[in-house]
Amino acid sequence: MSQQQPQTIYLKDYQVPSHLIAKTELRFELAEEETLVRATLHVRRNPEGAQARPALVLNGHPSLELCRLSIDGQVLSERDFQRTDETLTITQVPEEFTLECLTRIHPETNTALEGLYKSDGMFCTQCEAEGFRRITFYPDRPDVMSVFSTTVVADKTRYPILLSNGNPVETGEEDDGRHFVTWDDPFPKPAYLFALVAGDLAVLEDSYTTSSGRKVSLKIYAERKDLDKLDHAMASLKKAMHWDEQVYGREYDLDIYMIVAVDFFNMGAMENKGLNIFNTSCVLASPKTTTDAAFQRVESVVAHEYFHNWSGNRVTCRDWFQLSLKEGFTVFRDAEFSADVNSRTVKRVEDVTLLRTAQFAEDGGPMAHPVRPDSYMEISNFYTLTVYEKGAEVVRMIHSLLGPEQFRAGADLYFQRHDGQAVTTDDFVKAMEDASGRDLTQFRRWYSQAGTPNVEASGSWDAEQGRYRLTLRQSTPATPGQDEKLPLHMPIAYGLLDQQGRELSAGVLELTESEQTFVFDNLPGHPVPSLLRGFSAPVKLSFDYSDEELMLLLKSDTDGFNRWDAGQRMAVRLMLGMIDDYRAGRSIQVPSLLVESWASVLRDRSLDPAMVAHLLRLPGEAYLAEQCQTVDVEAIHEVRQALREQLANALKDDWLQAYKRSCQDGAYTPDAESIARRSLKNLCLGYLLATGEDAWLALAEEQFSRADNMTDQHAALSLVVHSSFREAGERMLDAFHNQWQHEALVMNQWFAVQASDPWPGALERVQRLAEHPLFDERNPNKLRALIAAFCAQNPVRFHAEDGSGYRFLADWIIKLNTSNPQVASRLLTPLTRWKRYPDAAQAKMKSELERILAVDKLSPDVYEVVSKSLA
Ligand code: 7MK
Ligand code: ZN
Repeated sequence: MSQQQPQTIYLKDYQVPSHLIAKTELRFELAEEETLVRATLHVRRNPEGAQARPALVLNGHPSLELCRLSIDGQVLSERDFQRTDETLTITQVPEEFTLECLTRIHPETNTALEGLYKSDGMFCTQCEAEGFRRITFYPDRPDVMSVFSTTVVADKTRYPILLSNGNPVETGEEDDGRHFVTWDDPFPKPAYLFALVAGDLAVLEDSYTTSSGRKVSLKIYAERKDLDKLDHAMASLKKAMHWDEQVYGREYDLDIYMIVAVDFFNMGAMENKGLNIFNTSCVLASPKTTTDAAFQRVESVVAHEYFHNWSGNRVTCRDWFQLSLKEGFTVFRDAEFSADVNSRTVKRVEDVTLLRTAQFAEDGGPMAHPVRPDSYMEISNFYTLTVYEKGAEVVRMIHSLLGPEQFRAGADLYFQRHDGQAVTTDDFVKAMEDASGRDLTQFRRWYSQAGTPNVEASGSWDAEQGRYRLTLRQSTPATPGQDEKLPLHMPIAYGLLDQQGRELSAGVLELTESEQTFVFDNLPGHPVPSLLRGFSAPVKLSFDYSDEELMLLLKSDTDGFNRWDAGQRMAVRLMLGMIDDYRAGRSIQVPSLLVESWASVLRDRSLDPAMVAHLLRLPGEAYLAEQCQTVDVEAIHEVRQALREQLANALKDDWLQAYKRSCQDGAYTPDAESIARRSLKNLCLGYLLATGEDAWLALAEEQFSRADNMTDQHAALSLVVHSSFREAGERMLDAFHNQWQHEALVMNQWFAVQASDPWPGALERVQRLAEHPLFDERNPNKLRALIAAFCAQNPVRFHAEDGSGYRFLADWIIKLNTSNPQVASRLLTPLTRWKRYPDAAQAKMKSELERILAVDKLSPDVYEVVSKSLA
């Protein structure tokens, strides 16, 4: 280990800022070789600060070139301040003063994509969490909120569009071909919400009138070639604006709302005040080029960023430990929005699937942390499924415990009490308590305690008394740095069904003790409990159901989520048995129970088609892996394939009929019902292809070439490429390439389909594709489509016995550590889970992690994840 260790930051060390910035005036002179930034900060000592004469400490990235620094017009000399790697300190400053700072930066060579950088010839920014310190020296922390005024100057021909937060207040031309625009944002904000865009952009314009009658101008900017792919985002934005008025009583607050699509972006999107910046993959959509999943992602991400205007911008985070304050709440808000405008049960099934595979794995791994972490080395590493998805589940539980009216009262109080402030998750819970009169003291442990709780449920039936006793026991396994776990307060939504599947009672139990028994009287017979309805708490719930009981729940539970879950429980149980058989060298038998229940779902015409496809989808390999002590990727894959094949053959006619029934005429629309139909149709096509019969290949090829939408075309492509029809797969890939080579987002699918192909040779193919002219290792979308898809979506090939997959990933991490540390660190995830694999694999994974750790100048991002996963 040659590098110096990055510092660990602790929540317990939080101190209020020593200085406040009433106003921030910025002037950017953008040019090809360099950018000059002049920052004028109106500073005063914070009266609440700890010291009477505090030094001014500004954050500043090592890449900043300081040209001039002055206080109240007096230029400072080298002796007046000290610079370290990360800070600039001025020891002697007046109570109140104006600081002017001129810096030179280089967006044109910024490959980290943090701060100001270039994406396909346009300038754009990403400042959350700590990117602003790469633009100028500043107190770059979310509890310093300032009013910003920004002037952008650039060549008028290359950069006709110049944007920043707020309202445009002045424009003009200079003699040298440059022009400028000045933007004023009246709402005080932390620096992480600052944004700037400059480029030659096309725009889709619309407007929205708020419920109080204010007209808001809506503008979505993109490269000209993508102008025809902005309608869905615009429609989604208007839906989201309306929903937030209806459900939370929240209106938009500026006269203009802008979204800009950029192709180089580390994450999905960013909620900068009045000027959202989006990854093209989360905003562009058109039927021919975009799958249903991507249409829905656009809708939910547009809504997510819009909702941040209240949950994040008007009320923001005091410090980054509070990240879930805005992210957990906003994910809960966008999930409810999607549930309301599409299918509630389907949305829940999708979200819970993500939670139970990826978030549970994170919570059981070396990077496990509470929803409100208490320490970090690099905050970028904490934009996690735990902070986002588990954080949203925590808000959902408050919603379940309080009920919708009191929850709304709590949200109203929170927004009113803290408008314009930077606050904590505790302030959020307090508002919920004050508005509802409920005590959430114990509930708060969800924010501080890491790990996924286990809840063991058991029932006992007293026929004589007509009494059912349900006992729930909770425990949470130790996580790194947290050995002791306390009982949590959790809502357990339930129903009791009789043996005919009729509901006898339903409600919400509140589990607060390690063990608690709930008694139900006056029951006509031994009930079947439906537990954790709607996944009412983010826990692993076990109950020893008989096959018949699961069948009953699958057929008749009134809770759609639990119907699906009953099928999943049945499939998981049977598949784990088959995996044991496979490993022991016994032949694997497909249990008739599974075939029967799959048949009954497939033939039940009364079922909501939106749910059928989900009910018939076998648990994924990652979810099965989560259920195993030691993960045998090959056994899991082989068993799942064998099961698919047998279900395919046993129910061939049913698959074909359901396929035909699900084909629809008419123009493509991305509404929930049509999406469900296509999803069922393509599920059936997958099963038909799994028979290995040529007739179904012909059907798939026809669907591929005739499709008028990307969902059907992509499904056919991916199913054939991953099937035993190897030559046909190659032909389709070529055809797809020729058809779509000019559409970057479509070509990402082309890369991803090949990277996730479980057949032998995938690694060699991925290595070849990394040399493909359309691959670009500086573009995170391309890295996700090829490298991440191989390492995270292709377990059998990534875990190849010879360790070639691990070596491949480590090589990429080492390369990206220099160019883009955030992406490098995110790609690392599959390697960090080494403890879950057999010894031989463990040793190989570990030695790759050690190889990375030995690299000179490891970024804090990569260092933190590698060192913690080796600890
Ligand atoms: C979502 C932060 C941004 C991970 C998931 C998002 C990011 C990272 C979008 C970037 C967001 N504030 O709105 O949460
Ligand atoms: Zn967010």
